[in-house]
Amino acid sequence: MEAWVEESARLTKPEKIVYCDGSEAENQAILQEMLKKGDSFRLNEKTYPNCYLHRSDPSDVARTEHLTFICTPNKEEVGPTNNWMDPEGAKFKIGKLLDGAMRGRTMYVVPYIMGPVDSPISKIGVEVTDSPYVVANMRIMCRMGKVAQDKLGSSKDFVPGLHSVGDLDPLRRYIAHFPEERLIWSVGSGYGGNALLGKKCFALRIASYMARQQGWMAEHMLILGLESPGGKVTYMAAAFPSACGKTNLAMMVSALESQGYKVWTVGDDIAWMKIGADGYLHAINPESGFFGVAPGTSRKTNPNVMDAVKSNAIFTNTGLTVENEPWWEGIGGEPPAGLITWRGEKWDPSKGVAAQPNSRYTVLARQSPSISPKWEAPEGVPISAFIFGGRRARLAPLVYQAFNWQHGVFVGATMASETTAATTGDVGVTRRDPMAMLPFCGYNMADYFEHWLEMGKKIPNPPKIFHVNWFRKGADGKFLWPGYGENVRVLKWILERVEGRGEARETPIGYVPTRTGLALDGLKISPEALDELFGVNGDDWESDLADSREFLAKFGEKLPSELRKEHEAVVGRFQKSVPA
Ligand code: OXD
Ligand code: MN
Repeated sequence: MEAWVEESARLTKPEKIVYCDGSEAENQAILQEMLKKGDSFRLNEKTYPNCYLHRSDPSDVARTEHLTFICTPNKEEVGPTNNWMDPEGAKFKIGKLLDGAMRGRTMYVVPYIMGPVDSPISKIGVEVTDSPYVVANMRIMCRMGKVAQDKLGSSKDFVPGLHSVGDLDPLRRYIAHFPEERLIWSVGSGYGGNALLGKKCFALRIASYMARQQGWMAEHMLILGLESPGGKVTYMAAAFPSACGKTNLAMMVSALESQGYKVWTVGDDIAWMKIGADGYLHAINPESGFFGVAPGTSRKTNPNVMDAVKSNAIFTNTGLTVENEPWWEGIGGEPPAGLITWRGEKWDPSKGVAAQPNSRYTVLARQSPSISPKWEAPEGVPISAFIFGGRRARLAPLVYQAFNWQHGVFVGATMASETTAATTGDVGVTRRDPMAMLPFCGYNMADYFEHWLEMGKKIPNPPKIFHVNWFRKGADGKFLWPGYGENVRVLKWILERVEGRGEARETPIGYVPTRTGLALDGLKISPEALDELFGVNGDDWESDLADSREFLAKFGEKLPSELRKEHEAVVGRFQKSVPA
């Protein structure tokens, strides 16, 4: 590790180097450094003890996919969905930006473990960074410092990540991955997904590449445990594109708790999975914290996280009240008098939103009341179901089950979500996002689909595969399903299907619950609304299948033939189901 740190220091030329041990005393010193920069503030010590607000540069508030590169000798290796640079060219170009980038600054060396300390599935990374904000966030998001240094020892088996905020100019911002060297270089951004290199860069892009080589899976999935009345817990992992409610589902307060159904959180964003001795796929959450979107989070939508963020949390780009508390749209209630925006201005309606739409909280996972007793189990938790989903206003029913693994891979590969007003660009545009990995797969997605198909052959007890859609709307434009805590009713059906129970009818897209199959007691939904919610409309699917055919065609000859066959099979089933 020292050799690589020295090499990084020769390039970036910091004033001094600090090796982080992860202690509380060191954390306090780093938070002081963060405060000195003038872009961070201590929050109300009574109501939000040990909490901070950080304001990032207004040009640096989100992941920048167009500036994110996978660098391999051969362009074909990254496929049609990734940005490519050749490694030498990238090193030359980005090396010039990193040359002297830390002059006058401190370089922090952060050794960290992705995964529980004693898990054989865990891996080690080392990030060097010139941002105290990054160090403070890393301390929440992963197990860092001495614990990681001790585990690493003198081994060279770690993923190095070099990060500098540079001058924050978007024209000099690059997030580059060198999967063959397992190396990450990030310059010009201090934002979460671009700068906390353990998360998207290592745990998804580099790890997905390693997982394919080594026969395991690194996925953009939450992990939850559904406890049923006898006390048995069944684990499920779910992939939804960003901003489709992964964190809320993982931390849900079940509407059926009085009947004995409770949801436990293992992870909210990433799952690393290996085949266990019992023949099940076992998942760990490589992270130790949540880096969640604040707007829309409230007592109603996610009471567990509202409890969790009350102490030791870092807020990024939220609003600020006169009481020195964080505030965001959707937290409940009207904007309070004297509110300050995320840019540090006095809020009035002409300013629009007070919290940046992608503003975040960073908080320790173990502070959530819903955290699973198994969340740090070294062997991980056995996964019985995979759930894919997205926002589909018309198309997909509330839930359906794929016929088998290969069909399930097709369902995941053709996953899509419609854009909302919260994302930039047109509203209601369908964006294909296979397995929610489009921005995070570190190699050609055609090979990624192949890897999924191969894993299906190797796992003796593979998870059953499902698709959910909480966002279907009726003809009146209103959501048909109440969502949030009521989603447990869908998880209960999934659990029953896993156990070989659960009533279903066969449709061309898969098994859909019968009217009596899904527990709807106590819900006020009209029979007409239920018809819409579970409807499988041939015309809508015809246009969607045309769109997914076009998407899959992007991969050309590399697309596994199984997926082409699955596509033809759904089309055929629709043709058969409509009498000529
Ligand atoms: C995230 C994302 O921040 O997916 O988790 O964008
Ligand atoms: Mn994510």
